[in-house]
This record gives sequence, structure tokens and C-alpha cells, in this order.
Amino acid sequence: MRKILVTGALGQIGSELTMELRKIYGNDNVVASSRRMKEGQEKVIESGPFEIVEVTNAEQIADVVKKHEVNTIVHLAALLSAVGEQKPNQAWDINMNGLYNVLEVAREKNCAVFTPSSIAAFGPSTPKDKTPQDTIQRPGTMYGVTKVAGELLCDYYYKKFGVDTRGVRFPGLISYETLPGGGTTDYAVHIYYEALKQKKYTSFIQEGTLMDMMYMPDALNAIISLMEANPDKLIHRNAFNITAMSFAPEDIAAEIKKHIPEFEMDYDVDPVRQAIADSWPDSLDDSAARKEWGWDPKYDLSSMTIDMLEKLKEKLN
Ligand code: AKB
Repeated sequence: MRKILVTGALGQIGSELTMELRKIYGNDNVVASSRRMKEGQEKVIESGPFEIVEVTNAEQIADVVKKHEVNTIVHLAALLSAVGEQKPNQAWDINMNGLYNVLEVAREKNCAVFTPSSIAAFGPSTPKDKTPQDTIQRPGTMYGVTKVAGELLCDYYYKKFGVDTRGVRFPGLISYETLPGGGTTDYAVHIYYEALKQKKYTSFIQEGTLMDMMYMPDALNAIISLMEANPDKLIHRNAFNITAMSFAPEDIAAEIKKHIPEFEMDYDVDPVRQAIADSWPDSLDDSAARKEWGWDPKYDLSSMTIDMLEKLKEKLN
């Protein structure tokens, strides 16, 4: 039976993943952790064990793993791309030392580890269309540097010490439960909130900028499917390309307009986030994930938009 520790459990992925894991493995078998309490996250904090864990503190991770007899760590705590450019030192510290600590505890206590990489692990010299699973990875952001190094470190711990490490390269994730913080793809979440609240949105990403995206239910499903995948079938481990759709700001705006005809979008491009977006792939080739563990996303732009608008409307009312 799995006993899971989730770091970053009050973040965009963690808040939903923790609840999903508790449904599958039982409330008491999923320990949520975060560096601090967060208002609005009572569901996660109160529905099962919750611990304050600073991932840069290896002892805190080890203590919680021991106390709850954890055998699987889902390590989500990280700074994202845009905030990583504002605070590169902190991004390195949290993303690299946090992951190193998790892997060391996993090695000592015999835990499996899932940790996400990102499309940010690619850079301007990577082939942009149908970016292959195995290709050039020379990112230009601190976040991207930590993601490539993290992929390599996870592979190293698997090969050298036999730690069962697995990961996916997430595209931009879209969800209505918890807002993302400090990412480049965040516009694709904000646009739904503003469409419902103001009937207009100013995009910080330029027209024509394609990026891979995914709706949260598919992202949760990816994590759980890969964690449970037969290890004999895994040729890759850290980390699998996965995607569900690729669109530019005008595509998502047009989709929203089908449901909210008054909706209008204009642009006020943020040069920092635009440069990051320009350095990332336009679309990923996720055939390795499909072949090795049956990756098969359910939502496209149209079905995601219908669900997002419906769920957000309920939430905002
Ligand atoms: C970001 O925009 O930084 C993240 C990511 C693609 O990893 N959403």
C-alpha cells in the first residue's frame, strides 16, 4: 500500500492532486505538506494529515517520511519560470536543493519519487515543432536549468542507487481550483477568470505565440498513471514529454468568445515572459509516453473551455 508525501501540496497541482490521491489511496495515506498554511486550502489541510515542510531542509523531509512511514514522495514544491527570472538564487535553492534533499531522503528510506519537469527544460536551439522526447536541451531560464538538471539528477538516482524516479514534462496547466503563481503560461488561466468577471482580457503573451497546454484532470491522470505504470515497460523515466493541445492567445480567446460573445482581448506584452515563451517548443511529440505507459489525454481546447467556464462560474458566484 502506498503512503504518499506530497510537497507543495497547496499549490496549483498539489491542491487538486492531494484530494485525488486521497480518493484513491485513502485520506490517512496521503500526507500533504507545504512551507506554510494558505487561506482557502482548508479542504487539503483538514481532509488528511498535513505537515509544514520546507524542502530546503532535508531533516524536516526525513522526519515527516519517518513519522508517517512514507514510501512515495510526490515532489511538487518549486518556483516557476517567470518568478525564477526575478529570483534566480531562490529558484536554484528551492528547485535544486529541494529536489536533492528529496532524492537523498528517498535513497535512505527507500521511497519512490515522482517529480514534474516542464516544457521549460527546452530552449531556443530545441526543434520547435513536434519536439522529440530525446533532443537538445539548452534552456535560457533559471527554471529551465533546474528542470534539466533535475531530470538528470533523477535519472542518476535511479541508475546509481535504484531509486524509482519518474517524471513528466508538463506544459502549461489550466485549472479552476487554485491559481498558478509566477509562470509564463499563466495567461491561459487568467483569461477564463477575466472573461467571466470583466468580459475582457489583456494578454501579456503576444498573438501567434504557440505553447503546449493541458487541463488539470489530464495532468492528475498523467501523474497517477505514470506512478502506477509497469516499470518493465519504461524505457524513459525523467522525464516524459506530454501534451494535450497547443494554442496561441487568439485561439483560446476565439474559443471563449463562442460562449461569451461580448468577450474581447487585447495585448500588453511582457517582454520577459514573451522571451521565455519564444524559447519554448510550439508543440511536443508525446509518443514515448503514449507507447510506454498509455498516455491519452481526454480534453482538447473546446471541451476544456466548456468545463472551465462552467466550473469557474459556479466558483465565482
Ligand atoms: C510556467 O509557465 O513556468 C509553468 C511551466 C510550463 O512549467 N507553467
